[in-house]
Amino acid sequence: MNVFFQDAPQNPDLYVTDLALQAELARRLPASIHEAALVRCAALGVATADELPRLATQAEAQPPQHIPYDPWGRRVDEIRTSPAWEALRVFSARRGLVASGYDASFGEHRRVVQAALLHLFSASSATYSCPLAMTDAAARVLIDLAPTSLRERLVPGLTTTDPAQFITSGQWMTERTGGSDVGNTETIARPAGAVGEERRYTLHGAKWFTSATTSEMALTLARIDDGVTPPVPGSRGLSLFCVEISRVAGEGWRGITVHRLKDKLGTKALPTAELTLDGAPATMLGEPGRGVASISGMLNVTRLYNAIASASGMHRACAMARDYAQRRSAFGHTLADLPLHATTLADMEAEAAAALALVMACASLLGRSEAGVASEDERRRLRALIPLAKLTTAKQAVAIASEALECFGGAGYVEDTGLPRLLRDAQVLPIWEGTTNVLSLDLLRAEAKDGAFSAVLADLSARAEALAVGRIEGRVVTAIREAVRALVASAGQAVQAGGDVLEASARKLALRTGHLAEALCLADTAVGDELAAQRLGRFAALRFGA
Ligand code: MFK
Repeated sequence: MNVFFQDAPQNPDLYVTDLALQAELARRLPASIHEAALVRCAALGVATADELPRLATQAEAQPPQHIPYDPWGRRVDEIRTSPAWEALRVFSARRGLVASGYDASFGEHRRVVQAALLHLFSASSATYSCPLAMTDAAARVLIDLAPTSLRERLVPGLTTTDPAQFITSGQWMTERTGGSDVGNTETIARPAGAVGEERRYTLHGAKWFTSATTSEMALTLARIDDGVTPPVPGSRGLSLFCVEISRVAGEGWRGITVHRLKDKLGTKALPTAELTLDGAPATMLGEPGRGVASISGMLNVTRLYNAIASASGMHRACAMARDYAQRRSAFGHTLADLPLHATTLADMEAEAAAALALVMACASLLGRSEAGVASEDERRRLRALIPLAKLTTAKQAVAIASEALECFGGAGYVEDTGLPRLLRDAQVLPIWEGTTNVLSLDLLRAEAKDGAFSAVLADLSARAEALAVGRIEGRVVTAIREAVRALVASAGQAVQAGGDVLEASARKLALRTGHLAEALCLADTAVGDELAAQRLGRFAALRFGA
């Protein structure tokens, strides 16, 4: 008797299956950089079909362990991670996942090339993209703010392609008082003299949520207490510090006690700890009392990585669901041939393509800004587009991961298929690095300070009005144009009302703007790409009733 067993979905080559990424790169990169980028992306795509998911599964199967004491009772606070987690570190260094963002040979396109590589890597990395985000962001902050000696000591290791030299950074912002309102930070910094240009302190306090705790350094906020002048309360009293983590033989970490690792819903391979700092040596970066402003360069990079991870997860979920739809039959057809399932898959892919289009636009603007060629208007738009991209894509990533699980039926809900990880790992994306609400409010702050939201609205309006019917259907052009006009009107009303009314409407405005920004970024690709035009049509139908 023939017994039926269902074939499992395979890990697709995420480059070969990502026509949206290929179209983005083709339109954004000049020929010589495009050619070099494709070679690297194609090689990374091969790894996403086998090596990376294998490492990710191993790393998840052997989650990090906290070993507080050695067998003889000495405090050691070892955080033991799996060999696969270490292999992901080596892989990341060799493929230049951080280094490519600092590769001058890519000029203003460096962040686009890097975003493509990270887009391929993130969803198959067991969230190794998190330490990479913080590493990249730390490099950015150190380059911008560190005294020369500190910069020369750390930045080469953060941005190298040599696994033997590659170091990673953590970001310790969250305390028991909260992760959003960091102005309540309780950690104190006591002056400890200067070494050359480096202003040294020791840190004292508790950090409640420190991801990638095995890193060699971390950036953190603390309030200076020199024992003479009372510390300044609120966020204006915070300064930014770089902690170089070291161990003392037989005594654990220098000035740091690890209490426990967090038991999280997802990101199981990623060590996230609660720490007490009791004399951890640190160097101040930037000016005293400018900690939040100083760390904002870091937030912009990590929030872009977050958006990349969202787009990456969406593509992987779609690609796996499509692979399965070709292997699974029901009602006499493969799922891929059932009209309603085919439509569901195509709608999911349209969301993923739209998210990627906005992510790539942000990467392009960040690269232009860092290369010093961005206009004032572009820099203003980037300030608003990063929180918009982060908050919009994170919500989509959770929705698409949930939809993808449904595409596998019961198997999507069963742990040993590995599929539930898609949803668990997506759910962190709206939470960390600023929740949807906090980032919506950030948009209002960016408007109040720099007119950043207005700059985005003006750009969307101009581009919507200039959209031409051709490859993009007339109904799509009309729907996008009307949606932008309605958005501008409701934003104007909210600004006029001000106060609580404006604040209460921030999330709705932000998400609407995010979706329209995605549509208009995808429209730029759709002009020269038939598949992008079809996906734009679907996206506009789903989001703006086209
Ligand atoms: C896959 C990759 C993912 C990576 C994962 C990493 C895992 C880490 C886990 C975490 O989640 S760590 C915790 C993350 N926490 C946050 O993201 C904080 C969320 N809260 C905010 O973002 C609040 O808006 C903020 C703390 C910034 C509010 O604090 P304040 O002190 O009320 O800020 P304020 O007064 O608005 O800004 C202070 C200064 O910074 C201003 O400059 P000026 O003093 O010159 O006027 C602001 O303009 C500037 N600023 C703030 N945010 C900025 C910024 N500048 C540029 N860009 C920004 N985003």
